[in-house]
Amino acid sequence: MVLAPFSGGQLKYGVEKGPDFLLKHGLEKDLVELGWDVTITEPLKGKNLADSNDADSEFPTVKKPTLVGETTHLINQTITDSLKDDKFILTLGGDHSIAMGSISAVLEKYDDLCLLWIDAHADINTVESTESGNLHGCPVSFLMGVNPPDKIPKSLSWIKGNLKPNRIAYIGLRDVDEGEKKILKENNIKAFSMYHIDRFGINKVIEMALQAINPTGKSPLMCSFDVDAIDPLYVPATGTPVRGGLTLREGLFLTERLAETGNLVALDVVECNPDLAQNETHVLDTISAGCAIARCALGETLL
Ligand code: HAR
Ligand code: MN
Ligand code: MN
Ligand code: MN
Repeated sequence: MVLAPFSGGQLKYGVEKGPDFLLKHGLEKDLVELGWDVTITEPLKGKNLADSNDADSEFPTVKKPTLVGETTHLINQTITDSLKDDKFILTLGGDHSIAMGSISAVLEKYDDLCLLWIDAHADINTVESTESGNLHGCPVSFLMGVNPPDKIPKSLSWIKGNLKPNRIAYIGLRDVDEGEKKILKENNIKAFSMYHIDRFGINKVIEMALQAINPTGKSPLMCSFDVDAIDPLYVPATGTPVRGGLTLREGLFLTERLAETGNLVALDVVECNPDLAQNETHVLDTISAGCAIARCALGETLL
């Protein structure tokens, strides 16, 4: 288990408390009960990374690239190390920019890795297309290498950008920027929005997504799960909630199904922000959903 208490990919503080709240809810003990030998690593612990834009005036379209670049690189290095022992990598965010660290490391170990990105958002903005400048809206563009090389901040240039477009599929999308729609189309990326879930049902959508990215059914699989994929009715305490999302059961079924494939090697759970809860129930709803996602992905079954 990798703790990534980081909020620098966006502007709302509190999301760095995610790992702490998930652990306090009993996640470690739950995973031990499921039979896992859990070790906790903290790549960011004791690191004094500058939370400023000062050094970044060269790249005015994105916010805090130096901070995000250094942070994700630390996460990458810690996970690269853990993967030498063939560990399952569960990374707890933090905002979704941390996935640049986790996914890049897992991708280095498994070059045929398939990735499911579960999110209300596509997070594939480039340094040119981003309107907000928040790097949690951009991780996939860096992982896929679709940024113009001369526009990549130095601090993020360590990312290889070798994720192939036919190896990623999205589920849960409902708030995608115009620039992102263009990138998805140009790269022929399989993306299932809430429309597809209503039309075909979550079960069929998962099978279509897996078939698209992993036609042999033999490749290792990673899931990057932004809790805002789930409807804010169930997961209210998150930075960019969008109504009309997955039900909690659809989200859990998805991870149960991924566990069942036997191919899952890594999971991110990101964007739990307890500070944005309006009351204690909102905190509990959000954190218990985050924990349940992790447990289901790691083999918890209803019977
Ligand atoms: N697309 C918007 C942007 O680029 C919003 C991104 C929202 N971010 C997340 N990640 N919560 O999924 O800023
Ligand atoms: Mn996201
Ligand atoms: Mn999101
Ligand atoms: Mn978000």
